[in-house]
Parts: sequence; C-alpha cells; structure tokens
Amino acid sequence: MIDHRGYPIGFRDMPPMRALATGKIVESTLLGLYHHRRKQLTWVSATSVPQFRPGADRPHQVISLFSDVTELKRDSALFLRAQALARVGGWEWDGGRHRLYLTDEALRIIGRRDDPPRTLAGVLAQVAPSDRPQVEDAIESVIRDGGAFDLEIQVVRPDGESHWARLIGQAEGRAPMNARLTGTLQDITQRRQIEEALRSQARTDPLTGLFNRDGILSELERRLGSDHPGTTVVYIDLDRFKLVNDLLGHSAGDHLLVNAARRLERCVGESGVLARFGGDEFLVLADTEHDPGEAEALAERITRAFGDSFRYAGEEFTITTSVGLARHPEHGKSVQQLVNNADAAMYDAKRRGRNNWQVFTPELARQQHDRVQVEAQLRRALDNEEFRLVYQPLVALADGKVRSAEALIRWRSPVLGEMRPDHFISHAETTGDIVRIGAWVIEAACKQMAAWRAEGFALERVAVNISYRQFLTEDLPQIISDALNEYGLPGSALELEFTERVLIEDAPDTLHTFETLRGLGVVLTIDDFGEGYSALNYLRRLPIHGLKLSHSFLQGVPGNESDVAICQAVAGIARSLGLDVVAEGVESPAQRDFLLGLGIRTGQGFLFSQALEPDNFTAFLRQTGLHTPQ
Ligand code: G
Ligand code: G
Ligand code: MN
Repeated sequence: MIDHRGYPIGFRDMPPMRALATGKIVESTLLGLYHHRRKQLTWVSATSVPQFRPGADRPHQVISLFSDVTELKRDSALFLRAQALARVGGWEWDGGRHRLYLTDEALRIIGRRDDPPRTLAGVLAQVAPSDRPQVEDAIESVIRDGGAFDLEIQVVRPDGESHWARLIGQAEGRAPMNARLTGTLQDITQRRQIEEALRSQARTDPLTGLFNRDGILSELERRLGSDHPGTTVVYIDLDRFKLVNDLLGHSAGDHLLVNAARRLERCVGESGVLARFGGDEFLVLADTEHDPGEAEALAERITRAFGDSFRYAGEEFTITTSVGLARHPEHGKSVQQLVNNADAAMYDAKRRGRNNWQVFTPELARQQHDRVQVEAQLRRALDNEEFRLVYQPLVALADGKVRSAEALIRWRSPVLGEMRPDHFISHAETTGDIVRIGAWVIEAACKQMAAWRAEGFALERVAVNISYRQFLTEDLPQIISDALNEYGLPGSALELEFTERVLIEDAPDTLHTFETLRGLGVVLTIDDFGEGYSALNYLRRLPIHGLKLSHSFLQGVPGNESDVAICQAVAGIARSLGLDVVAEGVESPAQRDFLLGLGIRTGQGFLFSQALEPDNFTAFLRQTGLHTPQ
C-alpha cells in the first residue's frame, strides 16, 4: 500500500488505524494498492469513521468506505501533464487561513519548485515592480466585489530570469474571512517573444535592416509622449537617386541604398535613431536634449560623408544629400508637424541647389502654406475664368513703332487677389496645371491677335511664353495648330518663347518637336537668353529663329563692362548663327542707343510701355503707329 506520492505507508499511518487512534474521521485519503500477482496498481479513496459505544470516549471500531478512483486519478494525472505541456499552472489562495497553494507547474513558472511560497506576499514579491500595483488592485477588487481578473505580467525568478505570465483569478466567496481565490498561471514568454519578433519585423525595413516609416514614427510618438524634451527630426533625401536607378538598374539602386544606410549609420552613431523613411529618404531622430547643436553637427557630418563617391560594378558615381531639420518643440509639437516641417526644410535645401542642409524656419512654413493655398486655388482658376492676358509691345528701337506683342498672363483670384506669374507659374508647373493653363494662353492670344487683325492692326505676331512642362507634352503642336486654325491665322502670326531649359535638358524628342513646330510656320525663340547656363551646342542644332536677351544683362548697360561684354557676345553669337535678337527690359534711351549700336533692332521695356490690357494696347498702337516691315 502506498500514499498519493507513491511512498509505502506504514501500518499505523493507514486511515482506519489513524481514525482508531485519534477518534476523528479521516476523510478521502488517496491510497495505492499494488496487486503483486497481477502487477496492477489500483487507486482507492478511503474514508474511515470511528465508532463509539455509548459513554465511551475512545472508539472501539472503525468503518471504512473505499471507492475505486483509478480512472479519476489517471484523468487528473493527464490533466496535470496537459497543464504542464500548456505551461499552465493552477493556484488557490485561502483568505481565511492565509494559505496559498500552487501546482507544480505554477511553481515551475515562478522558479520556486524547491521553495514553494506559502503566502500571497511571497508570490507578489516576484511580480515585476511595474506590474505589482495592478495585480494587488485586481486581487483586492475581486475579494471585495467578486468577479475575475485576467492580466499579463512579468515574473522575475529567484535566479533573476524574467518570464511573461498570464495570471487569471476568480473569487469563490466574498467577505474578508472566507475570501477564496482560484486561478491559473500560464507561461506566455514564447508567445510574447513571437509577438515581439513580428512587431519588430513590421517596424523594420528589409533592405537596410533599419527602422521603417512606421517604426520611426511610433518611436517619435513615444519620445514626444515622454518627459524628455530635445529631439530633432533630420530628414535626408538622396539627390538624383532616381538617375542611378534609371541608368544603372534597380539592383544598383538597392546596392546604393544599403551603402548610403551604412554611411548614415556611421554618421549618426549613438547620437540618434536612424530609419529608412521610404524610397531614397532617410530620417534621424537626433538626441538634442543635452547638446542643441548636435543636429546641425550631424547634418554637417552627413553632407560631408557623401562627398566620397560610391562604387558599383566598376563604375564610380557621386550622390549628394539634401537635409532638413525640425526641432521639437519650437518647430512643431506633433509627429506630423515635425516631419512635415523637416521635409519642408529638406525641400528648401534642394531648392538651394542640393548638397546642403537647412533648418526649418517660420518663413518656410509660410511659403509652404502659401504653396498649398495657391495650388488649391489654381485648380479652379481656369474654370472660373480668373485668368486674363496683358500685352507688352515689342517696338522697333529706331523709331519706337510697334512690331508685335508679348502676351503675359495675369491671375485675379477671389481668395488671393491679383497674382503675378512669378508667384504661381512655378506652382502650376509642379502640379501640372500649367499644361491646361498654357493651352488656354495660346488660344486666348490667338483670339486676341485675330481680333486686332480684324480691326485693321497688322501686327507682325503675338508671342506667348511656353513652360518646359508644356513643351514635354506630346500634343503641343496639335494645340497650336488647332488654335491657329480656329482663328484663321497663319503660323507666322504666333511666336513661342521657350526657356533655356529646352536647350539644357536635351530631351530625346526636343529636335523633333522643334521641327514639327517650325513646320507650322510659328516663330521660335529662346527667352531670357543667358540667364541659365545655355548650351551653345544646342543653339546651333535647334531650328530656332531668335533669342531674347535677358533684361538682367541690360541693367548695367552701358556703364558696367561685363554686362556690356555679355550683350556684345550674345549679339555676336546671334549674328553668326543667323538668329534675331530682341532686347528685354529696355528702360533708358542710353540702353536703347547702346543696343542700336550693337545692331539689335527690336526691344521691349518700360522705356516704351509696360504690359497693357488689350484696350490700352489698342490705344497705344493708335498713338505710336505700327512698324511697317521693309
Ligand atoms: O509679366 P511678368 O513680369 O510678371 O512675368 C514674369 C514671368 O512670368 C516672365 O518670366 C514670363 O515669361 C512668365 N510668364 C508670363 N506669362 C506666362 C505664361 O502665360 N506662361 C508661362 N509659362 N510663363 C509666363
Ligand atoms: O521672362 P519674360 O521675358 O517673359 O518676362 C517679361 C516680363 O518682364 C514682363 O512680365 C514684365 O513685367 C517684365 N518687364 C518688361 N519690361 C521691363 C523693364 O523695362 N524692366 C524690367 N525690370 N522688367 C520689365
Ligand atoms: Mn517672355
């Protein structure tokens, strides 16, 4: 005969003998009976009740009840095994007797199999300090009000190892004296580790191994929520990265991104957290609590680090960075604001020629706000008929008589007021609205030209400015021939002014487009000639008619020697290439005479007239007269 743990029981410890000796009932005691011959263990539960003769104070016999619990015992063994496999332990706390009972598995989870705690306090001491208050509150509350709790907590084993556990408990009674709690304790460390791995995967950029956008944004969120001030958002964009991708292929692009990430990592070091924000953009959260200048120093380190070229498949190429900084809290209090403002500063760095860094300023915020406003208003301006054209006369410098007109767009916005083209054309180019607006300009100028001709004013032609973006669309020649046809004008009645960009960018179809346009009979000129870095080579190749000498070179004429030299050079180039020259921004008779001396015969400028509304232009024509070509 053995006890519930499998140890042999002595004769005197058997339940009937104990009942006889003590005179007390011995209840439900588990005994194992081993049948030697059958080699079979049977588990029984024995209850022994002592019998007393009337008046006697010692029992004279014992009645024992046995029930076979072999099946039950097996079930409970399986149950315990199942619990152990699921890493679920059980516990019970008897509030009346202040006794705590933990199953083997529960003891294993808290690392106390050799030294089971007897009190609630003994176990609570092992709960991580940050979790302890919520466990205490939960226990108190179920003792007081009944119900149950379900918590995920960290348990620290005596050897210092930390485990995650799910602690479930419920009350069986109320009132302090008979409060009895039972529950389970489950080791969920593995699950938490898997969750953590998934979480960190979702926050990692697979190419570079850095934080990704989500990861860095939640890190920034966390920092703004903490009491530590002094984070600066550093927004980094690789300049002309797209070119590498397009020219050398995507794997070269990936290679470059990984190398750029390593370079940035070395720059950042311990001074912040680095992330790949998307595409060729990176973000650093720089710690600037103790050293406010650290972000600027970092931006400088980054700019310099990209001074060295990259190598790929035997090729060497240089990639620079444009960097923008926004400091918390001066430059933004929310995650969105800080990132937007660092982005705006980065954009400003790009605008200033790339390969540099800029700190956010309120002025940038204003510009950004304006940009958003202008872009929103621009979208409706055409349909609302908010645009109109004004015309600046181009005159024969010798006699001041009108030869032609340049159409210049004006915008009266009901929200923003009267807007000059310098304030909205670049935005329209960014959004692409310039294509529709430009088509309207061509149409409106042709319409006005036809009206003047119908009135008997034989203007040579009207000039319109064509944005580079319009030039890139395939249907520019179509739009132009449609407008000419609609108003019954010959091609020679229209002049198109292109910026030097058409020369510089050398798009594949440039020559073809120019030839198609020239085939329509329209006059083609390069506007503001000399302001950019003109590619003289293309000037020779493209079938253009003339150049407009930028007014910026006329300012210093005739006093400033270098301005004089440039005007002479442009006039010389034009003459030898057989191109016409028009001088812009003629403001004084001295400038006019200087130009005439260079052999330039046509000009426009305040000396003659500013840009005029159509009616005023007609009046000006009547007053000065038309130049009649020889
Ligand atoms: O007229 P004003 O000086 O504000 O013009 C400023 C600039 O805007 C000039 O360089 C001129 O070429 C440009 N511009 C004026 N009208 C148009 C237009 O209809 N289309 C384009 N693309 N640019 C224009
Ligand atoms: O870039 P574009 O050539 O299209 O610019 C023409 C603009 O130059 C006109 O919109 C007009 O406002 C400006 N302009 C015209 N005449 C003069 C002038 O005599 N002096 C100056 N400074 N600007 C002029
Ligand atoms: Mn122009």
